[in-house]
Amino acid sequence: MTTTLAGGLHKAQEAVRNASSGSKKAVDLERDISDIHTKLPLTSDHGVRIPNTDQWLRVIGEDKNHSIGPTLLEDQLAREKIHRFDHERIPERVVHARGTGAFGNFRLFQSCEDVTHAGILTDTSRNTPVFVRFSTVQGSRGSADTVRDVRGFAVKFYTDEGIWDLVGNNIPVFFIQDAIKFPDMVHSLKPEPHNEVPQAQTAHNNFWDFAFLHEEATHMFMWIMSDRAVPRSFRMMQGFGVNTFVLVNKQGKRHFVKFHWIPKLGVHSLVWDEALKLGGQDPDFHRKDLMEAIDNKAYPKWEFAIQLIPEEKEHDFEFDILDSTKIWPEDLVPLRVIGELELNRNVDEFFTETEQVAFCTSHVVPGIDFSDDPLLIGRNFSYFDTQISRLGINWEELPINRPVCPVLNHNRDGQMRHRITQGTVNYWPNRFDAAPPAGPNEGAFDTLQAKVAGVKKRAVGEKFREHISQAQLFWNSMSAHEKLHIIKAFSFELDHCDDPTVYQRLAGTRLPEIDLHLAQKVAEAVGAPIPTQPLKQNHGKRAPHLSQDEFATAKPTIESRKIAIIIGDGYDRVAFMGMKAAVLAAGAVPVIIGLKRSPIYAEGDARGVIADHQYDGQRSTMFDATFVPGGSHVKTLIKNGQIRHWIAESFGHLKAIGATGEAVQLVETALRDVEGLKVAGAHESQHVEWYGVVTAGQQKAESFSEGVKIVKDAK
Ligand code: HDD
Repeated sequence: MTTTLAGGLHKAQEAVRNASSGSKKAVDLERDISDIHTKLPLTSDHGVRIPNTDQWLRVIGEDKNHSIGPTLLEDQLAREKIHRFDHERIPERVVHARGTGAFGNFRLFQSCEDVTHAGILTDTSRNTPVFVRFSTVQGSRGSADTVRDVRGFAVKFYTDEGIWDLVGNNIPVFFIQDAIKFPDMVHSLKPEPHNEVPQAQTAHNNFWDFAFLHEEATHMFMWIMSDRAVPRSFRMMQGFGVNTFVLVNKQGKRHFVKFHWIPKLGVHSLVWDEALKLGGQDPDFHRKDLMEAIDNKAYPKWEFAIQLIPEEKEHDFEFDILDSTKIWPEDLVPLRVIGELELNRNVDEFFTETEQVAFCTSHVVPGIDFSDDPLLIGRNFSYFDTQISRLGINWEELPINRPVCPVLNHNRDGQMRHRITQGTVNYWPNRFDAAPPAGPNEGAFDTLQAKVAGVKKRAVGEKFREHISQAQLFWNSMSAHEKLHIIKAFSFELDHCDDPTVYQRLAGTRLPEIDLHLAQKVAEAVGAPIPTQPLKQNHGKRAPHLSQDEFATAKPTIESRKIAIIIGDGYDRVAFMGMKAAVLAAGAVPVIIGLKRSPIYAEGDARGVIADHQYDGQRSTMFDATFVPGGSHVKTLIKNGQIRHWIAESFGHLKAIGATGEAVQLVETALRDVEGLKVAGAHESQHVEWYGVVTAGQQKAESFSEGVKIVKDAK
């Protein structure tokens, strides 16, 4: 089937590395890469060859029993091995600890020289290497991938003018407006201090207490309760720079800017039940999905777009454009698509690359600058600081973090300094004019002169104090089933709060400010007094591209999706082969699920096929669709409760199910008890054409143009 994670990676990685050897970063990393797959002898860290790494030096009795005597501390080789092991762990990221990353390239399609002089945003001939790390926010490093959470979308561009880190999320707004609130926010959403429960989720008293007491969190928590917080794949989610940055052109004119990533595969989500189950069944679901797609050359791509507001229009909006709890609605500020990101190479080693990669919002390149967004300014302090505690002061010298352009300055020393700088001076000015500041036309990052006036105080502007309008905008823009999912998400989360103060005031006081129906449904579900009046008038406005339904690809695609094909002895080989070929031709991945992983024989066929997996090792949740060919194997399948559950569960998760011949009866039997089901149009066709993969975002599960056709209203 596919290149699996368990084996064969080494060769695949080598091939990809060779293929991408044009990338400046790939070339740069080469000098630090060594290969374990050699037959060279083992050595200590100081390079001395070691004859034995299995037995600690000890005294062995000379009698015939060879009795074990004292183990000797003098064994410096054993000591080195244990010392190294004892210090393997570094502090995990205080947030975004769980994540995975990949290399790729960024290409610019359209020069933005009208608004910036940044090389990466003006030179369309460049192919800029990038490293991208996706993450969840709340959980620790070993937590599950599919939890309800924001996803980090951090991009490191290795540009010719230095590193640009665009450290974003898959949700365009943030919980808080001021960085000084970040520790409170993170403490409230992390496990509670007295018992360190729960792991990687907001479904607890402290988070919802914080959320209520910070009205500014309202807009963001609406997004978190939506399908955006349970993506199907990192490859199928949007990315946002969130903060407002500034672009500066050659003439010194400034534009405020927001950055967007739009996935080519559309925006798709899991349904909550799937996400919950996958948390236990396959905690690595998202990282495996990304790695396997790249290994299979199904390289994920995102369009890169910007929203621009000229400096003089800063105050033309109802909201403050520097407030990161607000979006810039696309009907007011349209997107300009300017480039494309592709991820095409997995890491060679997780720790040295994905774990040690370190992002800093303060890392921008000339032509890109910061706005006065108060969250951004605080971030610019925090990221550098956190890397010092995680990796040490010389973290920017680590292979994954170092730029591909020359680095030369008078910064020196500190723990684990690698670079060796020749010369007799390490200060500026010096008598040799060594490493002088860049001159006026030497492409330096130069802060534009700006007049600043005001009163120094701890406060925010007037527009920063309105928090409900865009929460309403988001709610109004949702489709019916997205609204239902939000109601169910609130009901789940607040059900996990056992302090009535917490769930009652959230459901009874905050939600009625957004929408009465939402508030009533949630209050009823979680046992809060049911509100009868809206507490704020809903303005009724909507905005484009808030509903993820609007990102459906023009033509439904099953590219890179995993399709389970279930077979046992006696399966119909023609239907099986036909579907397998059709799935492959559509760029999807067929995965054969057998009743066993020993050879399975089709009717009248002695060759046998080896399944990729046996059914009990997998679950329907791990696949996007299921197909069962007809044949006498159905007699066995139909008696198997787990197989029937597989079909019913897939159906419950709005996935396409296909069957031919006798297998139609299996599907009907499995779905007999599912409420509201109609199995229509089933016929005996041996040849079923795949029609499309249905995701949670769709109203109806209409899956095949022929064969079994299942119609069901949205859950
Ligand atoms: Fe942050 C990590 C995204 C606000 C402080 N943040 C981190 C990562 C992402 C974001 C994607 C993981 C980077 C990686 O993969 O290594 N953070 C955001 C976004 C924010 C935001 C989109 C709002 C616009 N963050 C934010 C604030 C602060 C921090 C306001 C502090 C004042 N964030 C951190 C951090 C982390 C971090 C503690 C933890 C690990 C790291 O930086 O490298 O410094």
